[in-house]
Amino acid sequence: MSALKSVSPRKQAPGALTYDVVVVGAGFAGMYMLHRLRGIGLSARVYEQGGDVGGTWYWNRYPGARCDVESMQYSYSFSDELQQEWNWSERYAPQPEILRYANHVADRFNLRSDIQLNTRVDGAVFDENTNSWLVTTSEGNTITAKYVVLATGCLSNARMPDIKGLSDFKGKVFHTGHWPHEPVDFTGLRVGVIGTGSSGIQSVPVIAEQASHLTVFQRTANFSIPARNAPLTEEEREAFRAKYPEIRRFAREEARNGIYTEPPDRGALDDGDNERRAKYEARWSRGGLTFMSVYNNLALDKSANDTAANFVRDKIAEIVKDPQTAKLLQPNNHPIGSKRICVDTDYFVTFNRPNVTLVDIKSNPIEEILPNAVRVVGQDYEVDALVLATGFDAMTGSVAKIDIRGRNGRTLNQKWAEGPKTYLGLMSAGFPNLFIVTGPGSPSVLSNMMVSIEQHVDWITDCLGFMRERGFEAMEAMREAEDKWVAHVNEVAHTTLYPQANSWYMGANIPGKPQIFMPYIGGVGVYRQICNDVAAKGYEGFVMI
Ligand code: N01
Repeated sequence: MSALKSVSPRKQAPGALTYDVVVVGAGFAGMYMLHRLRGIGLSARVYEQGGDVGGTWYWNRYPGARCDVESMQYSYSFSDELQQEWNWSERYAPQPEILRYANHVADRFNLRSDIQLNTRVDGAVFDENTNSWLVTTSEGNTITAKYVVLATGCLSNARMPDIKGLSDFKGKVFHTGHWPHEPVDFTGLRVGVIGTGSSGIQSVPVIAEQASHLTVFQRTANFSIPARNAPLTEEEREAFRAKYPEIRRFAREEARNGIYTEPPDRGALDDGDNERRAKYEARWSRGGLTFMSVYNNLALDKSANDTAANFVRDKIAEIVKDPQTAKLLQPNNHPIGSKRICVDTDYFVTFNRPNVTLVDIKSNPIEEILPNAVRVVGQDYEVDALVLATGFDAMTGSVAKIDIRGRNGRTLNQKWAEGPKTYLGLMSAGFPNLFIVTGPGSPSVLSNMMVSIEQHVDWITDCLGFMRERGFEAMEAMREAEDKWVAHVNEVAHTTLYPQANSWYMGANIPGKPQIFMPYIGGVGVYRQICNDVAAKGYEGFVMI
């Protein structure tokens, strides 16, 4: 598939821009959305607050940042030429390489001419008389668009922790989700890392190699599986490429999480101890997220889950020499997988280094940050630099920053005050012609994001084509369909162990955020079928006018 031409704005009154579609965000979702919109002849403008394309991979430049889905699968499938020609260098691509890939796609498909960088979308107000949106940006643009697509990402609103004294700290403070563009050199510095989720777990081993001393402040120990990252050989790439049709089909239609792997055919308790241990060993040696796919009931049955959790806890005890440190690193307050499982390179072994200290801030919380130290009950830990790996206001945070006003001037934030409400994670009743890519209520963060992004963008594109063919002006989720979907998302979540963890999936990391399990856990294959069926029935559950 070659580059498609930019479609000129439909009409342009002086001072006001008019496009068919405004897309918010130029990450992988926004870029593919633009490409598809051009393909059906709609004019579109993408607004991106970052200085370049790439979304999450533009911002998250912290040491050790890389994808936890294998590169050959964490890539677009819409262009066979692209997937055949791009050479991923490692099993898990590092952040700079993924960002290069995003830039390559922008150039290859000639996307840049319709992307305005360094521009935040501040507001979008629906005009019921014209069935269109009035969009305003940080750069003073005012745009009228029939449709708005929020491609704002699920983990793009980095959260600064509310810790007393943080602003008085004299050294440099970095957030992993907002890392500077120039290289950061920790050589000879005493560094403190706060947070031990995926970002902390990836950055700790790399920072430990540079810092004179690294202190890791851990509130919740996390389960992590070794990545077993390695360079990809040409033979491996070729083998993958030859199988792409089946790999992509399986990832879309059959895999629960959009990742090609052998599907589990039995539960953990169906095997005896030795057999089970051998299977866990094999997956541990292979490395990566598919550790959790060895059995089909690890997310459902606590006794089954305990067998996997105990296996990983035993591994931590084997790797970490100091028994007290090992004990602290063993997760103990949530089922394995109920918080996003981490994938690491040398995380646990890093705690055997003489220049690394683990501090348990669950038992002894951080009291305050002093100009040169972190004060934990009873002790000050002197640091020259602080790395905050404290996560994101996930799934709703970036949407909430935009002042979105739908029918009767009601804001999306008012509507979502008690938790996000969507139909299929794609639209919210009362907000016509506003689409969300990988929104709450869709599999999104529980899946290979590339698979979910492509599915949503394709569905939205087909839907806009359908509306145009039939002369519809506006489309809106019906309240009853939305209520049923929200109830279904919630019901399915509660058949699993996921709600047992205080995770960002539940909004639990943000004080005051409603605690609702936000993504849809029914699986990407099942979800795709539901979306396809809805479309086949003339967009059942949506009103078109
Ligand atoms: O954020 P997190 P993340 N004082 O929210 C702690 C994706 N991702 O950036 O658990 C002290 O998971 C918090 O403690 P607790 C991936 O989906 C992917 O690491 O709330 N500590 C936790 O330990 C991932 O899940 C990749 O008790 C505080 C940590 O900070 C998601 O992004 C790489 C605190 C935050 O962990 C988010 O990961 C990176 C406070 N005030 C990220 N506030 C890959 O593809 C928070 N914490 C590999």
